[in-house]
Amino acid sequence: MVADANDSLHLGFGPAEALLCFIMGQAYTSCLVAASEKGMAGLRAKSAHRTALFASVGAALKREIAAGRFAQSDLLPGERELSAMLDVSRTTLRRAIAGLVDEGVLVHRHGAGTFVRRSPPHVEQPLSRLTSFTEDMRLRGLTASSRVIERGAFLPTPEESMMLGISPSETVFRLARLRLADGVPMAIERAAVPLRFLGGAPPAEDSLYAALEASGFRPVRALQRLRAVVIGAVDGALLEIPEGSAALDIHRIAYIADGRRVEFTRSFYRSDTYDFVAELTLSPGARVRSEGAAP
Ligand code: 16G
Repeated sequence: MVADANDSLHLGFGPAEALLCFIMGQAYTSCLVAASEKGMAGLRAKSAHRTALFASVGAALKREIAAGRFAQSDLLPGERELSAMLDVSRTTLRRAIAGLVDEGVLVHRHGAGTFVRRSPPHVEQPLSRLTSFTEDMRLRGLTASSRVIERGAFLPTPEESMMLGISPSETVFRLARLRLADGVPMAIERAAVPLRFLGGAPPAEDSLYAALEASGFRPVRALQRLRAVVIGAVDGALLEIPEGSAALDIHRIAYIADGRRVEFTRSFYRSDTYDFVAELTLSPGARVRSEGAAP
């Protein structure tokens, strides 16, 4: 099943057809019109054939994925190998792969290749516990990892100095990471911590809370604000979700025991992986009233 990339340029009508009309002696113009219509019909048939071909190549790839053919690394083989395996031209293969990327079956990772998109783990996150991403994932039997987007000591942005309650000249450690669970992107976190809470130097640890624990400034309380947002193209590509998908925009300000602010983090969490769960109780006054009420 090899589709010719040049097919789309061929209308099936040219000098040979014109000459044939002349020789056959038909009314020249009506013969040309008939031949041209035949060409258009041929083109429509070819276009339908190509669409069917992309679909069947896509279906063949999906079957291979379901059969676990690429399960070891999730990485699709190179174009040459794959087009030989499926017996299609590279043009056809590229179109079929683009279709599967749009469907969310495959994902392009910049500079790394095309991967099978595994379904993300589903996480229920209580809103009352102050835990770190690393701990949360470990508790669920998942392996946490990070891809660093930005890391270093900087002067704070006006938002960071306001949220942390520090002077614009105080250095912060900024850490922006893509957070992954079992290799699947879950969230983008952009954290800022006054450098003095980390012993004055960027930490070596992967876990920010482990580093704060080590320096004696692990947060004990936090205020967190969640709202729904539509994800942009750049963050969507990092999270491997289509641009325009819903995500959770979370701002956390964390405090140490004496009330000083130690962390300001803005995050985008994938809304298809996270359920944030809050336990609700009656206020003490309302409880007394309801317990005192006659059955
Ligand atoms: C959590 C926190 C984040 C904190 C991170 C530390 C939310 C929404 N965010 O993901 O504020 O910086 O944990 O994780 O819960 P780490 O210790 O693994 O670096």
